[in-house]
Amino acid sequence: MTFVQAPPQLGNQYQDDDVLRGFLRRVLPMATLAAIENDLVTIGDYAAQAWALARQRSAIEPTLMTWDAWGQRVDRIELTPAWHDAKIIAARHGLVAAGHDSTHGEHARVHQFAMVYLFHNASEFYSCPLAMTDGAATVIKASANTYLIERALPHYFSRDPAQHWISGQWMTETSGGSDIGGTETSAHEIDAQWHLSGRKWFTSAVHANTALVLARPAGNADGADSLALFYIEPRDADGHWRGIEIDKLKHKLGTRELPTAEIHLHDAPAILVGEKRNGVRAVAPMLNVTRTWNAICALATMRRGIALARDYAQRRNVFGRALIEQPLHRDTLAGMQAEFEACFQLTFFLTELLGRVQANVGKPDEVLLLRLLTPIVKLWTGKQAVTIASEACECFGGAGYLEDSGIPQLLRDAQVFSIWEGTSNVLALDFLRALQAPESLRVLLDAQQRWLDASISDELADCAREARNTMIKNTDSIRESQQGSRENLEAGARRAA
Ligand code: MFK
Ligand code: FAD
Repeated sequence: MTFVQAPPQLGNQYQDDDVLRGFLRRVLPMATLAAIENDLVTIGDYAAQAWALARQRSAIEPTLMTWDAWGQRVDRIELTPAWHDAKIIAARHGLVAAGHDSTHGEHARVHQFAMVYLFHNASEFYSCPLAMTDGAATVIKASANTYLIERALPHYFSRDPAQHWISGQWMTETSGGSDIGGTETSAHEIDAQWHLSGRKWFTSAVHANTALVLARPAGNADGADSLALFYIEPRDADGHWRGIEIDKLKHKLGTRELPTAEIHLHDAPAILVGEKRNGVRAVAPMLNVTRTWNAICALATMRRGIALARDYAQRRNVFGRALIEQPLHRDTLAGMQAEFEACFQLTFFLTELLGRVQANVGKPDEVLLLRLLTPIVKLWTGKQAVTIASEACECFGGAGYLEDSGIPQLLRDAQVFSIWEGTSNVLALDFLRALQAPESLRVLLDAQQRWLDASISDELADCAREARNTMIKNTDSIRESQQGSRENLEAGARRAA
């Protein structure tokens, strides 16, 4: 009989993940781990089942129906089955709420992001609107806008799928996504009611219940400083769009189950979140939260590629033995695992910091370290996700290039992590922006010294010492460039980051 290769399989993605479990045992009190472990096992199981289910069906994407049979403009978006399942799991397990819940104190973010890490791949990027919802909640909390706090937060944090709201983030226009200074969407106030008009060029999860939108109040000057941040509810209680038309759903390399639209706003009713200007400063907390989600989901992509490749290596025979027995393949997998674990420890360290700062137990140095590391971690994990996803495809040989094996999707999806929420260059420049704070270089070097002191073996200490020496060399050149021209400083930003 002709040989037929068994495909890779996934077990419970929490129980099978020694790195995650080891980390949680190290950083969480035993009682906290015991309290959250059921969530993790359930989502770990959902992850395994979603992989198996996706292999049994053809690829499916959301669709836009612009007009109904009677000539009415409806702009109806049909979502995919994976998104319907993900919505329920996300609400029930509080994937947004857990990050803001005080039950586990400073560990709230570790709890939340451990769930997000397990959830992301199965959800087919339902993680994207959840990230934006978390970001919107963070912005609204910080705004002290009591109307929005009372109206939106209970929905963002609801664990009832019927009550849970998600948010979009409408910033990018045709004039630019990195540089939003050319934003043309305008805001007019008539009888104490704001209305927005213009065109937004990328709006992910466009059907979300709410969105935070950058727009320029009439009469404000040109440039980014004069933009203001608005909150909108794009549809009314009957689901009709309020002054919004969906022009089209974008045809994308990856993230295909995520409906990303081009839209026009025609006097869409809106609420001013804070002041009538400085909208970029107001939205910055959202960017930092979504960048952390991005890093976690990039990490999840790496872990998924490695989990599949390791399973397959037990099933595939080459040159007379299992692939896993081939020393060079084992070395390849070990290299991927090492890169992944480095990203894992750095990213989850960031979630610890975020939890401490948010719970007001973070020291001033930790506040600075959080600000400095967020762009670096987003940048680094975005790049490593592509590298590891590409290597993972290769681990399957030709099958890794076939769409219906499910493997190429990892690589297609991975490419987004370094583009949205700030490209690598924008993040490197953001790192330089953060470095302008007094004491920032010292804080980075102190953190590095602590990692060196904590090294548990000579090999690790050697690595940490080498990294520290590189960093000292880099910081010296940053110091020199800070005194030199801005051009040189920017040109070296990626290397510095
Ligand atoms: C599955 C994973 C989930 C991920 C979800 C993804 C879904 C969403 C997809 C999207 O892509 S949404 C759109 C995301 N867009 C961006 O990320 C924009 C990228 N561009 C930047 O980040 C630019 O750096 C920026 C627009 C912020 C530059 O704007 P400006 O006005 O030229 O910046 P400026 O003047 O330096 O900063 C204005 C203020 O904001 C300053 O504060 P002050 O007014 O108090 O001086 C800055 O310090 C502050 N600021 C800027 N970035 C900050 C920040 N503060 C804290 N953290 C930051 N990151
Ligand atoms: P540009 O800003 O034109 O960048 C082009 C190149 O220029 C990049 O390589 C960049 O690194 C580089 N560059 C820019 N500035 C500098 C500089 N100063 N120095 C050096 N290099 C620089 N946006 C939203 O607002 N809401 C959404 O929901 C949303 N969803 C998205 C979904 C997907 C799938 C994708 C791909 C994008 C989405 N975006 C969304 C848009 C995304 O945030 C932007 O595409 C991104 O910020 C880059 O902006 P841009 O496309 O205008 O590219």
